Amino acid sequence: MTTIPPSPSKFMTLERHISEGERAHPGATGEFSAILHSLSLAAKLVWREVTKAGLVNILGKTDRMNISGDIVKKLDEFADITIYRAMDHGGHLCVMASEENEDLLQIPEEHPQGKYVLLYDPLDGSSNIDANVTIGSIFSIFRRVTASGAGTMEDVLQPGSRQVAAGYVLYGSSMMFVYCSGHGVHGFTLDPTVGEFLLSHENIRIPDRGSIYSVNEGNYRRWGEQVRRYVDYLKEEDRATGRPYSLRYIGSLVADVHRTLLYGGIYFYPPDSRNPNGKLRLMYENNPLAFIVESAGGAASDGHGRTLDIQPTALHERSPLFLGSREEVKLVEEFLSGRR
Ligand code: P6P
Repeated sequence: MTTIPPSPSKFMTLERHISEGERAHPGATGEFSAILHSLSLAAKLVWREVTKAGLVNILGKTDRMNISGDIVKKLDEFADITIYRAMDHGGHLCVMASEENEDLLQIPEEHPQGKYVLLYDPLDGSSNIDANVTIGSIFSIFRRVTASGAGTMEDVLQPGSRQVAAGYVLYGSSMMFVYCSGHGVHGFTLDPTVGEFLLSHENIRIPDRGSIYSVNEGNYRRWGEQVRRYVDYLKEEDRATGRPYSLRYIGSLVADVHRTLLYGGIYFYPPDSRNPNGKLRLMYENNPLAFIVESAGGAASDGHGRTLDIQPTALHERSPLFLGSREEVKLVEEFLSGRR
């Protein structure tokens, strides 16, 4: 009898990983696999446009302002519509919400309602599109809380601790799909020759400490006194505590957080005099990234409490974010509480 050698991990595709994860958990219905598979398909379609953006006239600005006041870029709009269309007919979602749309995105009447809720930032870091800097998509999945019918704001405005899955896609030097459904954080890299996401970063764990801080220091004068004291502390020479830290800031949230996840350290967007709650959006930026980083052994805070414990009150609400290595988030909270 021929003995087939065991499959090396390089054949661990995203689809196989998700379906094996479903089988490992009794009661899983396979709906989850379908949602994540559709998301990965949408991501490939967005990637195709991102990679050729420099070649066709897809760069530049549209004149439509989105709810967050950013100038919407044509790729932003393409990504938003592509994700919605990939997800609106599977029968697994009862409602969606996106950074680019002020109101909830309902499932078309001709399609069945499902038991999950999807929130997404279709193309984060879009201000970097024209400079060919890494950008990304972020997604967050909840189970609905209402019994049936079209999803409502009650289904959407849940604390991040109730997410059943979250993840992001990186459109950079290579394309990555990083997700967590409660059993570890796993990264997949697209092999464009076969169009498959292959497992490249199994069970990502963030170091407990780091020596990189990631923030827009251009806002220094607008920060509160505790944040300034914290950053000044990171810059002081002290070999015993590994200072000074290095500053790395791409200005693309997904890229900055992905580096923090792999290398350790801290990413933060604190309140400032222009943005009293910071710039980042709780529901489709802070929550999914906090879920990922906590699942990898790190921490995420609004400066005073756990991000995932925040009860949201509005779809596009902003919240300060301090996220990364457990010890680094603990340190900044000591400064912000006045204990240092
Ligand atoms: P600033 C992009 O819209 C974004 O939300 C994040 O991707 C990025 O980290 C941040 O804004 C950059 O903001 O104020 O530092 O330019």
